[in-house]
Amino acid sequence: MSYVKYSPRVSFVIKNALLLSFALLFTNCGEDTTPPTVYEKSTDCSNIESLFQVAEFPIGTALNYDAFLTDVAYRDLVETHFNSITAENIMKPSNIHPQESEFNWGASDSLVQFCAKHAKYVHGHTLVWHNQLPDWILNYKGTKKDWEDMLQKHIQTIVLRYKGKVRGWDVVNEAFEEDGTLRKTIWLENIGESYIEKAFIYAHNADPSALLFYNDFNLESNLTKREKVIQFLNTAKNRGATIHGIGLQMHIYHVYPSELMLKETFDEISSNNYKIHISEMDVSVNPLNKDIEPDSVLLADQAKQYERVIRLYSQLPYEKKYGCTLWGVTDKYSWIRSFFYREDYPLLFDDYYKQKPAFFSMRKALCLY
Ligand code: 9MR
Repeated sequence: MSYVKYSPRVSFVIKNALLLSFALLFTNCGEDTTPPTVYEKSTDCSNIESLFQVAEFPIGTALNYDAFLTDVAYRDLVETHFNSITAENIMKPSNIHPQESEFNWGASDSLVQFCAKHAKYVHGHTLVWHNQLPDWILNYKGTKKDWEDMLQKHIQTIVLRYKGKVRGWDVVNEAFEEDGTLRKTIWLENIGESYIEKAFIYAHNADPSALLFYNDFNLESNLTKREKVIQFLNTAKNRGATIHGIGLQMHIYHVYPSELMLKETFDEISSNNYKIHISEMDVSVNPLNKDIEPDSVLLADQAKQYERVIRLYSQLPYEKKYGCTLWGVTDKYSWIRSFFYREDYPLLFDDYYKQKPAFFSMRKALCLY
């Protein structure tokens, strides 16, 4: 008896086509972590425009909900190139849970429906964070037990609503300082360090099939922080929490971090038995806020950095690769400009939605490795 064997990429494309068909029947974006049978690489991607169609792991973007509603060209790029969606803001506590007894489901429900209709995964971001909290949480008064109950209700209400529809959640976001100590948040202050493992337990109880992540920045450049995070999560797991993976936000620069730092980060996290989500990638070309133009030298360095990350990530075992999510689509809407008040060009598409050298190098790397 002979079986037709497909390369991982071909299998992934077929799986996407199947997902699309099933999506019309079910409102479930589904989970797919089945390793392909044969690791055989095809380098002929010349006729495939879409990024996600040439990749063997999901390719995501952070969705700017206003642009999604009003900007047709933006929406087209999302549909064409990405098969995993993270809400850039609308699923954060201040938006989704504005009052203690009021949840605001409208925007996130429509995003989840869009994903089901277009066969895209949803990645949930973020259940527990110190930023973008509603006033009622910031002003909450109560005992440790009251805080735990409030956190449990917050997490479980959201996770249950999207049970089976969200592939994975950033359960806890940015809980560590750069020196590797726990960040002094209201969660730490009122519950103690057990808030982290409790958050994972609450989320897992609400949807045992969702993949659960701890998400943070600078883990690829700050060894002390990375080691403390891994140590802490390992202990939480030993105490019974379910933690499937680590989100490396990967807000990086065109010339930093180095290949070696990236490789060591991937290897260390994967050998500690965590899946890795490159969860918020962008590559700044102007970290020092100079008066610059995005010239061909800068854009070529940026393209090389995208290539480096994708090549090294691709070399991880299949089951360790949850996916690669970019923090946006076009430079026009990048958070870096409004957050740091600086000119920057960190993404794959320019202000006029034209593909940049980084787009081509990322697509090529997805094809080759
Ligand atoms: O991109 C988000 C931006 O629109 C918000 O103003 C900002 C508020 O803190 O959050 C940005 O997203 C952050 C993400 O949720 C967590 N990691 C850092 C991201 C960039 O700041």
